[in-house]
Amino acid sequence: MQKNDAYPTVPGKLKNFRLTPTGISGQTANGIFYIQIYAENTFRIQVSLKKTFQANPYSVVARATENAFTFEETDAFLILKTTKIHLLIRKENFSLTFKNPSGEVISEDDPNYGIHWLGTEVSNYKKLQEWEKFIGLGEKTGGLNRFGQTYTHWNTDHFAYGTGDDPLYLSIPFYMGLHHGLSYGIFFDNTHKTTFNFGAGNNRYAYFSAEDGDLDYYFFHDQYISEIITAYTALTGRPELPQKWALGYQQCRYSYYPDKEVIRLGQTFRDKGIPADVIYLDIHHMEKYKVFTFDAINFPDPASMIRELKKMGFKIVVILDPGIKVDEAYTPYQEGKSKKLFLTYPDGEIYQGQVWPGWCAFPDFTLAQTRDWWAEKLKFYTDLGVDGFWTDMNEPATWGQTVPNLVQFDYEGAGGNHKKSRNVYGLQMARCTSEGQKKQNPGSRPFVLTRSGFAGVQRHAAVWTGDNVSSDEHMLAGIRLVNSLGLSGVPFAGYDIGGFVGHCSPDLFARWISIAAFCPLFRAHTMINSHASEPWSFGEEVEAIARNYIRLRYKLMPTIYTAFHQSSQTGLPVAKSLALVYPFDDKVYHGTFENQYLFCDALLIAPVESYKSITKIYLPAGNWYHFFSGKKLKGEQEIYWDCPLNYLPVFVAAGSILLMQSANQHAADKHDGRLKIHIYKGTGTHAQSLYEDDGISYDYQANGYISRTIQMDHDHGTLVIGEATGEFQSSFSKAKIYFHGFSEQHLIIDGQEQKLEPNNVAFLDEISEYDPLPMGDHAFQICKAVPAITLHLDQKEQVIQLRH
Ligand code: NBV
Repeated sequence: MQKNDAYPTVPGKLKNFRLTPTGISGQTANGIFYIQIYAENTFRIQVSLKKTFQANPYSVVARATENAFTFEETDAFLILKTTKIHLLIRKENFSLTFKNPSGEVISEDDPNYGIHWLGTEVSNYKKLQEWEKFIGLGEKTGGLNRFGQTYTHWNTDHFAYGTGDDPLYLSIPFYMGLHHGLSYGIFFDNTHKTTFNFGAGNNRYAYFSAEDGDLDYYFFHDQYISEIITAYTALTGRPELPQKWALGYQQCRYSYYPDKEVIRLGQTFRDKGIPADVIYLDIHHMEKYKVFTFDAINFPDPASMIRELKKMGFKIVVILDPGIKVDEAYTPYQEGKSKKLFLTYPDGEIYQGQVWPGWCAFPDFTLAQTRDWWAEKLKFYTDLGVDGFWTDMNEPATWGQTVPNLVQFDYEGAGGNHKKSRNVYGLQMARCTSEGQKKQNPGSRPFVLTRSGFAGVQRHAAVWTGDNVSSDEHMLAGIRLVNSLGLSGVPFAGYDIGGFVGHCSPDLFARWISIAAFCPLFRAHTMINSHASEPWSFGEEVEAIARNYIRLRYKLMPTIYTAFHQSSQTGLPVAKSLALVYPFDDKVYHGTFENQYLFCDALLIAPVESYKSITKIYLPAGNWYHFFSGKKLKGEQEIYWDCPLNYLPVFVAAGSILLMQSANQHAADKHDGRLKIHIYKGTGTHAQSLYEDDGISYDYQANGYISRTIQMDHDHGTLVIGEATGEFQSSFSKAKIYFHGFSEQHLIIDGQEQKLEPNNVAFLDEISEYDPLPMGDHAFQICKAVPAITLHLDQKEQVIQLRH
């Protein structure tokens, strides 16, 4: 094959191999390889033309498992088998085929150019399977199905990006392929600039390639997409459980100042009864944009400002930019220079790029000493009472958008230039910001919101999708970005509600905040000189709608906090693209329906533009209830549905159990102590957990939590409120159960028969003055509940029997 330099170099024929405890390694005519089994559903493939492998030290935190496979050799193949994957390595040319145990092909290399190099560029070309679909790949624009598209991973500050632009700020080279009822995942663990082509411009391949480095990828196969994501996050880690306030409403602006303005902002939320937890301080909090400073004129006494806000129940998050002003009189610069903590040119001179403060040096976050220094520096903020950090501009961004490729990074002692290291810069900044916070406030869980990152970022930070634009198109694109991040191991993500760039219209803000009430990260933000984005900035009607949906978010907190706890254990998203649950239902990829998603499993959210008052929705398999009216609908059908600005189309999956509470003003504010258990009639048995802890500390890792399972056997009408585990004192002492769609007339608790009676439930507060629909239609639903008694929640199991 190798005729001249223009031809690709391939691994060539197998020369030798040896079995290792975790897989198989050896040589081919032109290179070396190492195949390891990480789990039954996870294989790692490393191939290089060099003598040793150069692995990414930042993303994978798991190790391969010993002896988890069987091995066979035939004339043509080496075969490695687990219970889930059979890997066939063709000896003749080292092309790989992954099959399931029934012999069906899941994925196979192109027979001639499967693995190849063109100069330093390494690629793996996989045969495009019939009707193959591709999902995931992190923060990538475009449709849910990525077939026919090509994408680049190269972290980029892309102000006011278009909804089809690529690349953006953060790279996750992990995607999933689907065909013939089979699904698999591929994580290409190479930090250089990479390209993913999903059959764009050709009908032969789907491929991934990197400008340099090894072919080092993980192949996952399992029955369900959820198992593949769980396997991917077993490798790259899962988010820690956040503090509860981080799940509340967050208000940001570029920038709130001076201090009095910030206090007034907090006070306005409380005066207006609009719940909120977090206020952000953007770059104007600093003196001349110098990180680790407060501007003395606008913020003469930040500690007392923060104290005052805390009294109102707010948490304060400050922005951190990596650029350190080149100023011999500025301590962080002096320290970084003398301790050699900055990025340098190969000749040792400190690299300087221009950002907000003017010429800046950049901490080398791939150097352990720099990370320790940064972690120490955070004390400046934590001593003042700051609760969390927002790491921005960490692609890293510089005016002119380029860092020379020869700039040197430590890369954990291995050495790396900009080409190899850029994509992990933001990840490492997020890492030491999170570690620093833990160090400074050991008793509480950190909060970091990052713009840039790489695979594994979920271990350190939540993510937001950067400088979006105030438009309906952007609102929907943001939902797809967040859902795609969720498919790629990053459950805690959000977008700037209202749009960062441009002037948001009242209608757009109303719609956006209603949708975002069902987004994992719930944060409004906007740019300097643009229309304000506080919930009251768009007139009374929008204020009423915003208050309603923010209050609904707080009412749903028992479900949301439990979902985040589960997500910290499984790596699964809280906002799930329908593709995750219905991967082989073609409808979910349709342009009209691809933005729909499940929030906390039970709720189906159907996002719709602000200018529409009727919309088309696809209800997937199963039965559904309209959330606001309780109307029952059959699944696997397209419906037209009214969507006036105050009623976002939201549906509940039949069988679900939704746990709610009374709305409070912020996460730590007291609710009325009564758990509202909403059960939607379905078939079979459904369970929902209720998880609680102090919402702040790590005590939950010992016994400082309380958890119970609420289980409904719909076929027998038996509801079991399970025994509680853990030692935390629940915030709920009583529960009231609401039965939606049930025909039963009575229930029996403790041998006592109780009559079920119609009960009105309204999930939104009345805003009838502005309500374009007759209230009776949509605002509330009649379900059944026992009016007189409420259940006393204690540690014990309670069995409740429904009777006709
Ligand atoms: O710090 C200012 C902004 C920030 O508000 C925004 O969220 C970031 O994405 N930052 C970018 C700097 C550049 C804004 C033009």
